[in-house]
Amino acid sequence: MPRVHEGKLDASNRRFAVIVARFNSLVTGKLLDGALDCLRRHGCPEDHVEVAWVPGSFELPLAASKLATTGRFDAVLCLGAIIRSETPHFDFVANETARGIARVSLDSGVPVTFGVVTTDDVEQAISRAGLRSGNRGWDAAMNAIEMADLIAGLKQA
Ligand code: INI
Repeated sequence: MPRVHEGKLDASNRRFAVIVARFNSLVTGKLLDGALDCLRRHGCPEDHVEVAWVPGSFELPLAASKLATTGRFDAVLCLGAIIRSETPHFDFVANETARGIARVSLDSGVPVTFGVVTTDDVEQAISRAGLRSGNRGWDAAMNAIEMADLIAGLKQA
């Protein structure tokens, strides 16, 4: 039988940083609500969570890097909404945000989850922030909880 490693969905002994972009805050505020609700419902005490606001999604990686390297957090969540119809430089913002978040996670060794909706229009974005198609903030929190436990387990293995 193989030795299997799998993160448990128990956040009671974990600490999280949540970084939220203020750009498109109608959407990102709902992502934040979903993320905090998910952490709470998986046992994370309120005082184990810190929230930091940044101007836009492009700023998420730098704040994530600062927080991930403090050693205070088991995982960091990045929440943003990048909407194609609102910007001619959608691809630059979306690509650099994704690349930056992935880099912070690999460089720091701390799970950094991608709760950024990238959509063609506002309606699709709202739909992914708690309306028709789930809540990407909730998903980012679930993934952070699972990865925090998996990485903690792998360090001990
Ligand atoms: N930031 C977003 O989070 N979403 C967007 O849709 C967006 N648009 O449309 O441009 C956006 N731009 C701001 C960017 O993230 C930076 O804050 C800005 O370029 C300053 O560095």
